[in-house]
Amino acid sequence: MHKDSSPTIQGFKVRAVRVPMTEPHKTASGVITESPLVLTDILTDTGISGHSIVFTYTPAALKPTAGLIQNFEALVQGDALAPAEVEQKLAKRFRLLGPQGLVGIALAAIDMALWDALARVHSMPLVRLLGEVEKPVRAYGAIGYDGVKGSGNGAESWAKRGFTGVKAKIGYPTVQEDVAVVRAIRKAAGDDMAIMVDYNQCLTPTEAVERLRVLDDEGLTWVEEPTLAHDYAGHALVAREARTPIQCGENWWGTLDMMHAIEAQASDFVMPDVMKIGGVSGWLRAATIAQTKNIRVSNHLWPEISTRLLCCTPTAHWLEYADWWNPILTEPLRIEKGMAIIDDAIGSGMEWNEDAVSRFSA
Ligand code: SMN
Ligand code: MG
Repeated sequence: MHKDSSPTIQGFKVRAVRVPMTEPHKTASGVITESPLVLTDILTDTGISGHSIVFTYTPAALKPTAGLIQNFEALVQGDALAPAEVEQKLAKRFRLLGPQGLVGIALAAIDMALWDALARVHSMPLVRLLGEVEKPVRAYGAIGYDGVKGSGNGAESWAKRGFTGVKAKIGYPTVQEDVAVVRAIRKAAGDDMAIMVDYNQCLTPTEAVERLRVLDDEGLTWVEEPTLAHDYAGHALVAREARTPIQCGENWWGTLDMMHAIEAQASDFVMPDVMKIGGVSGWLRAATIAQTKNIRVSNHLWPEISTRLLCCTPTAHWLEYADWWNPILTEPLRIEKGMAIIDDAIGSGMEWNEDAVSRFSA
């Protein structure tokens, strides 16, 4: 395309919503009862806009995040619709403040919306724009910190829906209770079900080593964040001592965190969060690092865009499925026989259900 006819960024439309959850999601480190989301539309001079979702975990961060994204509009207005170029420009602009926390979330909101807009301007699915082809991605369902009975019931309902993997929150007062939950899931879902468990950072490294000695015989696919997410040395100790693979990544801010974790041998698998890792641009770097090191990659939340990005990740592993944000989408991700299926929708495949967006407006 000739430079003068390249699409440019015109403006942002930023909306905050609070999407209620049908059931609270309990973890060993807190309960999630709703999804505070910022929806960003970036309008280009072609009349086409790109969309993104960011998740602020707490409603207290919702309006500040929306405000921050809106304030960044002036920094890129009139710039070419070139997400990688914009990413570099904004990274430089925010070097002194730092690219993490709410700033990191705002930068990811912009990056994801720009990639979506770029694909839409070219009438292409994001996967094709990135040079790949759509393929089914194996998905797992979530089980909260719901005790033995609740976890067994959860596993049974995922199995009935055709899922071949589930991930349960554990970190009960004793390892015996953790084991009881895993066994209830195994009993409900059968030997072929892949079972992952997630401690959500609630153990010390020493406690984690002790618990893993017991859990190592349960045939788990992975144990996630047994200790503090940024304690790479602690995770490395656990990974060295355990036979079960360790999984981390949802709390890495940017690919430098991921590099440091990998260098420390903190995690056997990786599961970046498309927001915290730096949007599509950050994910692509993460995928290349993982490919180079031959490490299996899963995702954290954002099932629509993550399925597409896993299609572009040579060492793709599992999709973490979640339906929490389905109410605000016209066509949420489709699951068939436990596989996430993306069709040929252009961009990253998200269209707003405007009625729901107004209803949940914060
Ligand atoms: C998780 C944490 C926070 C919000 C949602 C989910 C969890 C996961 O650690 O792995 O999905
Ligand atoms: Mg987790």
